[in-house]
Amino acid sequence: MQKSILIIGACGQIGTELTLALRDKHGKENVIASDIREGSENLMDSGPFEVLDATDYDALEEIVAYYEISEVYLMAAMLSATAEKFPMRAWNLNMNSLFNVLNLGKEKKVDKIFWPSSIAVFGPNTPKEHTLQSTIMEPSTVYGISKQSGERWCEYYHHKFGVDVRSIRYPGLISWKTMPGGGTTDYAVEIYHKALSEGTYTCFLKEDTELPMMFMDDAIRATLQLMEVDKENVKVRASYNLAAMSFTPAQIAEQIKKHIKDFKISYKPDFRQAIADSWPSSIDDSKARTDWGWQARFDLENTTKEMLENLAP
Ligand code: AKB
Repeated sequence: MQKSILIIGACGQIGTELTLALRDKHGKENVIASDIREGSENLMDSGPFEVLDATDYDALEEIVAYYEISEVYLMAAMLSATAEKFPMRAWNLNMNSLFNVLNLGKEKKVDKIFWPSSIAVFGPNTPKEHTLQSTIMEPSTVYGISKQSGERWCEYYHHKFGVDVRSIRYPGLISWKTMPGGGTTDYAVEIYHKALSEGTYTCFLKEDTELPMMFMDDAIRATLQLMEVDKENVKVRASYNLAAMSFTPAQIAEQIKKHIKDFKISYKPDFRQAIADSWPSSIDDSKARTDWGWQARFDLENTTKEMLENLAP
């Protein structure tokens, strides 16, 4: 039977590409994009779209019933930098939207749920190198606290009510189709845009701040892979560590210089430095590799090539 899929937060950085990938795979009529606002033509014209506030359970339930949705991807969230400015708004959006979707699962109104977690679940006391799936967490940011709580609730709903919820702890994501917004890792996208348009970039993190990152194609492939694997292979119901590459602003600048010789970077760290300092510099994703065969394809070199080629005027 053809499944019907709902993406919440479809206009965001991950949501846009996920919607396009799912429409390619399952047919455009079967993938309903939704967001609090209308999005790019690319997204709106490629299949059904609904304006939806993810914190409104009744509105969500109505859309799920109308389209006979079986699978939900909840991509709406307030990210780390914005969440520090609006803690209560971030908590309300990030948690209430998750409860709404988990409760749809509990009521057996949907069969399967994807919810993104983040490397932000880790904190300053977490070992920084090759951070393990299970280790000290203690997140120190509003966003990280909401993601860690979310993970606990996912696991709880799975064990207590049998909800088939699956999740990935995304690292910073690098993409050219849609800009990120409100994150700490956003510099790794902005830098390519500025390199091409101005030949210079002022980075809001210090030159030696190493963070885990991933090219969007890998992130989308991982998401589809996790959602397709047999239930029995999904052994982690909180969220899976996932890794591809780690680099510093100085290292990404070096890669860009291989293509744009005169490119210049300067550094002006702001409040986002403290957020980045609380996160791991590299991630151990052996659990995802063992349980569902995860393997990244993009490193910094081919990511840089893809970004510059696709963003070039
Ligand atoms: C952010 O920087 O807030 C996000 C994330 C790592 O989850 N990109």
